[in-house]
Amino acid sequence: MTTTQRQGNPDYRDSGLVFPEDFTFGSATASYQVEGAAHEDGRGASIWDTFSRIPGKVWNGDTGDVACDHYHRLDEDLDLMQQLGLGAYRFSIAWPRIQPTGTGAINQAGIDFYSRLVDGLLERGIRPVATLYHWDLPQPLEDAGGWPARATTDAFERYAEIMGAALGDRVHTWTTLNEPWCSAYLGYGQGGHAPGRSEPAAALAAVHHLNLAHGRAVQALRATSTGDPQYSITLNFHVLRGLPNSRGEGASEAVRRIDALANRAFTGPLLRGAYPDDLLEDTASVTDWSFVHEGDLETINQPIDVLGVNYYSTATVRLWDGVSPRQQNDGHKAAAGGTAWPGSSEVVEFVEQPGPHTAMGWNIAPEGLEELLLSLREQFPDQPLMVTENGAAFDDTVAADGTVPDPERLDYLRRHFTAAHRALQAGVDLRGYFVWSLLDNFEWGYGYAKRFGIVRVDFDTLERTVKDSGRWYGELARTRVMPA
Ligand code: GCO
Repeated sequence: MTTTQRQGNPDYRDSGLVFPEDFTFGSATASYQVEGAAHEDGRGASIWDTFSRIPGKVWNGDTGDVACDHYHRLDEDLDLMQQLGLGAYRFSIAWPRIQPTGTGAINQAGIDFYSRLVDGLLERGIRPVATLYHWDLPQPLEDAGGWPARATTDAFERYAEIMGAALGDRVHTWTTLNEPWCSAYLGYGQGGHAPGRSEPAAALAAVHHLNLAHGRAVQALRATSTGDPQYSITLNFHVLRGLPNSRGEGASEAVRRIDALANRAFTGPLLRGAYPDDLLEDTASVTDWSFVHEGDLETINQPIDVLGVNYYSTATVRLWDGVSPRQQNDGHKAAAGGTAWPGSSEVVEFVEQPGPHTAMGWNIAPEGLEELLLSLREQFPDQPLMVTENGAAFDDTVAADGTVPDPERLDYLRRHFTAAHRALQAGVDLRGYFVWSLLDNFEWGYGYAKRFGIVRVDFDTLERTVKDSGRWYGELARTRVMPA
């Protein structure tokens, strides 16, 4: 390898990079975002069914009622994945399809759907990577208190047992939770996600109960899975840059506070068996953390085979000087009234970041992914990693010949795959990469306005068209060599 190749392009636009033989190339979706069939075959209501019907919560009043109709187009979508050459598919299971009320009776039609999905993947040589919870909490569990209530972890453990017994002979990797940061802080703090509550203390209780639910679910899945699956959780890490405020103060203090809430509130208990002291101190005025019971931390701290990493962009923070209007551009998902940062919302501000940006307004920063992977290796040297989401929304247009040229998305993916490859070269134990998303889909508070797919979905006809980025990615997945 020449020096030039080793250093690569400063803009991360490499080609010809060769990925390891056993590197997994996959793509990801989530149940509520793609399935549709929201009221069919015994599925119960989830918090997103309820939330998306509250006027003003989701762009254009969109809901997941039909979404990509993946539930009815399963075989077509499986064929599409095979045609692309995907090595793995990361999907999530809608809890209310399995247990319509979140507790009690099992809905066999729900199990049958996911069983068919898993078999269909295996028949096509695609590894099933199943997430138990990508935010569709059964509504009756929310009515009983939701994630701030400890009983939700009992229900989740039972649900994990059911799924372990049903699919644990065939699933390749179990992921307990997707992005508990979003479930806790956006769902119960900021309020821009279902169930839309703005209660800082409840958000922190939700953080703990989600962590506990993960630990209990790993135990339940291990006890019931008869195959040899791997176990994981997916976190959305915040890659932070700090700026001094108008008084020249506090860049590192601002980073420390947000890092504690966003990252270490999860990696602490999950991977080290303790909540960080500074997190407990920063949030002392919000809660006394008495919801952490004896033995919880041991339960949470289960060994996992792979840590799922979702990465889209960086965030820039500084200590608020108390004088200038406070900026709250935290660059993540829909804005709402409450705070995603209990204990630090009056202290830290999020600063607008220089472009270029994606259609979400998120800055494009492939170096942030490389930095994140290296930093995780440094913090947790023995923990294998997997990029479980990376991708970009852009406003695609269909060309006259029916193709979907999406050069910006292709460029985004090239640059982030280059970043991942550099981390691999530096010795990071990175096992694979899942592009978000296989299909254009329901982007939460943004409804169908934001397209993340490498496959276009026409939301009138539900027709699928592989975009240029999808073709490019398919070639990468099939050859392991980054195409020009
Ligand atoms: C998340 C989820 C996905 C999103 C994606 C783009 O990170 O919020 O895992 O469901 O659609 O991240 O915002």
